[in-house]
Amino acid sequence: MRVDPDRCGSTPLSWQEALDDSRQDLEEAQLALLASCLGDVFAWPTIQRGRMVQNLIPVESDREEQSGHGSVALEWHTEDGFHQDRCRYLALLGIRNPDQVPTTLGSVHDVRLAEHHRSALHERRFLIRPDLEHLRQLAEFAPENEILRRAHEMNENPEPVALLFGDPKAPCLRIDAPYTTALPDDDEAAEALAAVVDELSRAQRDVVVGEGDVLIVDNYRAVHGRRAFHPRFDGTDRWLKRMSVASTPLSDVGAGMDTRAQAL
Ligand SMILES: O=C(O)CCC(=O)C(=O)O
Ligand SMILES: [Fe+2]
Repeated sequence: MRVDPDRCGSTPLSWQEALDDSRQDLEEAQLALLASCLGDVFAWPTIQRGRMVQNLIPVESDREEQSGHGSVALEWHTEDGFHQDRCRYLALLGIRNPDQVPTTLGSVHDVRLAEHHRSALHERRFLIRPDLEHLRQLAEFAPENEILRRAHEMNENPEPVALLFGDPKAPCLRIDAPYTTALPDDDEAAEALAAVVDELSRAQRDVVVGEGDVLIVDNYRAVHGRRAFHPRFDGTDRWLKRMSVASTPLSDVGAGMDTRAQAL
């Protein structure tokens, strides 16, 4: 895509600073048009105040966080893997990435598993809790919000889910490495979880989203993350724009889909 980094300005030091900045309207419009070809774009009220296009920039006070604003290695995850209405696709556009910091990717197609692990992963024997970003941002500016109460409920009482679903021969995947556990006392499920974690790490590859590049991740088949890096926090750091896309599931996604997707 056409990106004009000079017009876009320097990399913001916080996502709050970028909320009302219109200098990247052209870049955001291009990303939105492309994302709209894949399905319905949407945003979360819990993330960046519901902004449709989110800014991914390193934030100094968030260095250690498992989020798009950290600079430690971001472990691989399904985007919003805890939520049944998570996006079907994730689209990332590079405004600048001068140090070529890679996004990491791993595909369910590359995962090799023993049959007993595979079948355990197809059963509702796992918990995926919301990542902290969903709880933290809304708590700061709207602590009484009903959506925040629901997010806390999902944290305290997560519903057991399957990590593999759909066609057993070509399954879909949902997992968020730091936030996923097996049910208490289910050793077999814990073993299967460790096995799929190992396999995804083995199959992981790097993709650099540079200026004007768009990476589209199939959030039902691939996990993603980011390598650790050393930001300068001086306006020259890596800067990506992100959109989430909902989509009617492909017919080959098959049985075992979440209830909302089935209704669609
Ligand atoms: O910074 C990246 O390359 C990926 C960040 C990420 O996981 C996300 O935006 O969901
Ligand atoms: Fe992500």
